[in-house]
Amino acid sequence: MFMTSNSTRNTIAMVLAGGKGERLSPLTITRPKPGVAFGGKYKIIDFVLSNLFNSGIKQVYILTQYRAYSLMKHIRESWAKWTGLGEFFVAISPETRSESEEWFKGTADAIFQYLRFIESSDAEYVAIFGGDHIYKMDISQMIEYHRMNRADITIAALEVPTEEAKRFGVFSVDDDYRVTNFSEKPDKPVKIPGRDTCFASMGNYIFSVRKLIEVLQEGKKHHADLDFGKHVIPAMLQSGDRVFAYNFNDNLIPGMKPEERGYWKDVGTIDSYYEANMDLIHVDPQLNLYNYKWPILTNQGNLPPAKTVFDDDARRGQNVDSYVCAGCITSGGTVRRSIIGPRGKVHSYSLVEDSILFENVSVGRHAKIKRAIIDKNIVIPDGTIIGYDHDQDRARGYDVTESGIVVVTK
Ligand code: ADQ
Ligand code: ADP
Repeated sequence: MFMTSNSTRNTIAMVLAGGKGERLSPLTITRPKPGVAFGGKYKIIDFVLSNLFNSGIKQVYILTQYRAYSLMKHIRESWAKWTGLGEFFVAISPETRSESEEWFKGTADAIFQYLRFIESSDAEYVAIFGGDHIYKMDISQMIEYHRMNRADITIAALEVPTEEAKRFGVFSVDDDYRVTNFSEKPDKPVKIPGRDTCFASMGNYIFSVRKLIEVLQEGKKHHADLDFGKHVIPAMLQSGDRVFAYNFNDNLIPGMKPEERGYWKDVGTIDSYYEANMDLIHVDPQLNLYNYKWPILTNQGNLPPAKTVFDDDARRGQNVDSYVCAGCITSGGTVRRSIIGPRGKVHSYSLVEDSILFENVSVGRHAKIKRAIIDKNIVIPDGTIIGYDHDQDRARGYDVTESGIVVVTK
């Protein structure tokens, strides 16, 4: 099913998973962004790890910073356990072991600190990928493209509207998709000639190992906080290195529907995170998790099936248009257009609509929840009303986004 070409066998991956994800707060107060739940049973990092694994890349280092505990637990209990032939390691940046220490040292600096793993791996290519995006990608196609171009670095790219481009690394290309200039989060992004869009970097790179070692060693002489977008790529362009862009729209996944092509979300804000989750439960989602030719893998747990119990008095006990994960019991309550994480409980006379409940949330009798995100292990007391009166929600200490999504954390 999965392609293992020579190129993927010669590739080692480094996943940057230290993202604090400040704009996703309060979901990222106790965990890094890649460790946030998505689609009920998954965590955001499962998407890049599944892409790597399905593409045949099985030696993967996951670089995290502080608050890595839950991420390490997840990797240990799922990826490290059952992927058999694969090797998934979690490493915490040595310079950020304690929370009091300076937080960010730059993406390229994080890789520099682990250069010894790359050097000792015999790999020809390194895939350096972010750990906090939702997408499906056959990375072997990008490596093949890199090899054919004899590139030093290949940057995965997509077209974004000009007004969004300021959040990204933006660049121009020549007719062969060779990058001619690059600027990290520019105030005035350069448009693609004749269009109102820009080429944006997805923050995913394929490097030739020898070149990576060379540019990191050189770069560290000049910048302690060495960063790919800010320092490394511009320096490579200046010294005439072969920098190519890989158009993500050209990537084809087995079994993919046309509307899934080019789907990539950075779920960086509560609103975009919420929308991307809600997409999953549409009749025709943009991101289809039921394509078994490209499975998104995660910890399966040892949980019993989801159960519904119809309560004669309440005249309820049903889940409609929803994802309801294993171990859940909807007893006498109603779940509509929602995602209920593993081990959830929805009790009699309660109503959950347009919401995302993380693992082990219990919704008490007569509670009503609308357009809300409820964090792990939270008990919603009987009769609680959430999402109907935002002033009341705020008064209770919940976060409410501009578009009216209520976020309940401990
Ligand atoms: P940003 O996402 O803003 O831009 P950054 O915040 O540096 O860049 O994070 C990149 C990735 O590295 C994230 O996945 C983050 O979790 C992780 N990370 C950062 N520092 C780390 C460290 N010290 N240890 C471990 N992990 C770390 C980048 C590129 C842009 C590009 C966007 C696309 O710089 O050019 O457009 O990604 O989202
Ligand atoms: P989730 O599956 O939602 O990520 P987990 O229960 O697996 O949650 O882990 C999150 C918990 O781990 C939180 O209660 C958080 O306070 C705790 N935690 C996070 N980082 C650390 C750490 N470095 N050391 C100890 N506990 C941590």
